[in-house]
Amino acid sequence: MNRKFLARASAATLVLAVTAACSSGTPTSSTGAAASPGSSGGGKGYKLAFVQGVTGDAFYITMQCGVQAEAKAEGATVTTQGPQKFDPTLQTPILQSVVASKPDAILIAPTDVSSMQQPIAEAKAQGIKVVLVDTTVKDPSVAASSISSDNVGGGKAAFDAIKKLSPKGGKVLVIGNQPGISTTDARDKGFADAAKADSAFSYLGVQYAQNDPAKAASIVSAALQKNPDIVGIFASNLFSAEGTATGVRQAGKQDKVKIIGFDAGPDQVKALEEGTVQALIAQQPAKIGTDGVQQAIKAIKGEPTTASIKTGFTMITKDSLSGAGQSAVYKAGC
Ligand code: T6T
Repeated sequence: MNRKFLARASAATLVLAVTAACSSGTPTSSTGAAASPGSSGGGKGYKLAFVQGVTGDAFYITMQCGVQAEAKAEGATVTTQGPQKFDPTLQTPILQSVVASKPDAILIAPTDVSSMQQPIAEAKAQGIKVVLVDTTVKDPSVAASSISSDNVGGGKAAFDAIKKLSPKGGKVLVIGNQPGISTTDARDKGFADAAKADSAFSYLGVQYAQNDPAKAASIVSAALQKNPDIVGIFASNLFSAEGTATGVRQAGKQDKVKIIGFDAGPDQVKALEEGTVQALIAQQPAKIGTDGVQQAIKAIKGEPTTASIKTGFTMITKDSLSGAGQSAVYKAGC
């Protein structure tokens, strides 16, 4: 199988720490140590808070590592917390308690484009600077800056990868997360638009796994029973990709169905090594976190910020894992 075409260079640094995850439902804090030599230390003493989309997710753990490292370099302090599920009803009270602790700025990955708009507006109304990391809301002008991957482009890249692996075309399916999440909605759309525009492919639509690998696996099993000739599946986030690999493996179809997964958590990398998954689209969560802290500190100081920052991604294959791709793999702990 020609996997080399998929490989791309990556610039991130890998520290695959298999220590305890540094993310939890309760606040964790990084001490506001003195700014490291060479850094500006311009954020010294500032109080930052990071609200993840969900805890225990290697994507947000890696982002937390970037947030903490940059805050430390700037001499700022940061607390991190997030909901147990990607759910605005769980994230809202967490945000409200963070607001009550009066940080100078909040970095947040909103779990829903609509429901999180008002709670975020309320944080801003308290004079707290807001930076959106990863996901966004319907009106991102509430934030000083929004930082995310090119998610539509990532979805299209996933389709292009499936097309290279299955040039004759055929049926393709998307295993999504849940509607209302800006990132995964954009990835699903990027893939769907590209698939629909190619007459060799038949787009079967998107089914939602609600961040549950077991649900993704059962959706895939049922889909493969109904359409045994599916040639490719795009799994648009970490949990969907984990479950999709399980579903295809359980159906014994790993030689027939090409899987492209978004994200690069440890279980996803295992599936790539085993050959169940053909490529992973790794985001740059640590960079999103680093940029987020920099923008937050600028906002606190009243300096100009960048309204929208797009970060890149790396297509990792089994071949590139032993080289450049390895540095794009997410961390299990800082
Ligand atoms: O794919 C990431 C993130 O970008 C997305 O917004 C939600 O799912 C992940 O956290 C992976 O689980």
